[in-house]
Amino acid sequence: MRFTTSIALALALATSAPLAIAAEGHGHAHHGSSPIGQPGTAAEATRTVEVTLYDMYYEPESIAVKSGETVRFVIKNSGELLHEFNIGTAAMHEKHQAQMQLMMDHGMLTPTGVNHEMAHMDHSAMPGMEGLAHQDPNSVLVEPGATVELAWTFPGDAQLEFACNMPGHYGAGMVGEITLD
Ligand SMILES: [Cu+2]
Repeated sequence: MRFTTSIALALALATSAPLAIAAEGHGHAHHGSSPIGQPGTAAEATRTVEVTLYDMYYEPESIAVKSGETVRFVIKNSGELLHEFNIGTAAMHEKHQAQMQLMMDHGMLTPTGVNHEMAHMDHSAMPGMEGLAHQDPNSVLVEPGATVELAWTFPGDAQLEFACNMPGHYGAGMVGEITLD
């Protein structure tokens, strides 16, 4: 079952932190207000937005949400490459691109998928890899052919983008605006 597999893969990279995937609404804590919003649950979502990932663009190209709204995203990768759906500011995406480049350099990620063996290793012993894991609750990695879910509660106001921070993808056009009204 590809859905379950992809969730497991995304979670497999979270080696040390509590698993904070929004799809199943597992007891993640709400840490007060964040400038980009916070994980939501599918149960509190007011609607579902389907997003399809291609090499190298998103459909739709932009997403309009309401202030404070919780949206359930159903994210399908119809491309042949590994892609990410990450909600954040342009500055956050830029920072995450450097981290994902490091994960590529260390073989945790390949252009087309997640390295299962690497994902299960203890990275804390590896120089430069301390704390390096794809575990942010505002982001999911989606392998080719997989579909994953992410529920997100948006803030009142923010300059947000959804983006793929796999090396080279953002620059190739895998970024879209999230408009808040
Ligand atoms: Cu991508």
